[in-house]
Amino acid sequence: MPMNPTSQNSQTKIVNMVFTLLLIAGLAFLINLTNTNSSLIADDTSTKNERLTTEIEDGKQIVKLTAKVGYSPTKSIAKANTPSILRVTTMGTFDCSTSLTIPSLRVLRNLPPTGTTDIEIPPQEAGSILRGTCSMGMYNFSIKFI
Ligand SMILES: [Cu+2]
Repeated sequence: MPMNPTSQNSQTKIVNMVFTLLLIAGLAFLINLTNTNSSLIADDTSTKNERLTTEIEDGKQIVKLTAKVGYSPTKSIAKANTPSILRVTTMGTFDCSTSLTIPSLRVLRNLPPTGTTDIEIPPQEAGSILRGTCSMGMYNFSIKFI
């Protein structure tokens, strides 16, 4: 009788739920341990819980961003005081995220529906956050420099 669970059935459900929660808590604990350990050996510019999400290519830092119904990732972490390129990929993007602005850099780019667009970003101070939006201000992304 699937529509009418017995009390034994719901007891089993609760036990299962508790086990699942314990398992999740245990996993979270392990993941946390791993993160703490690796951040000890990470380079000294990374601050607590913040790791670079960028790649280095030909001596330049590449911040990758995808534009399609918004920007992804919405938050990037980049190295400060480094010449950088914001590399924006579109793939069948026909919404207003193709109209990308970074007001503080006076950047306004119309991205192709499909393709890759490189936008130069001059070295930024540590602690500064660069914010970008679509031209209407609907979709946002940020790049934090550490
Ligand atoms: Cu928009």
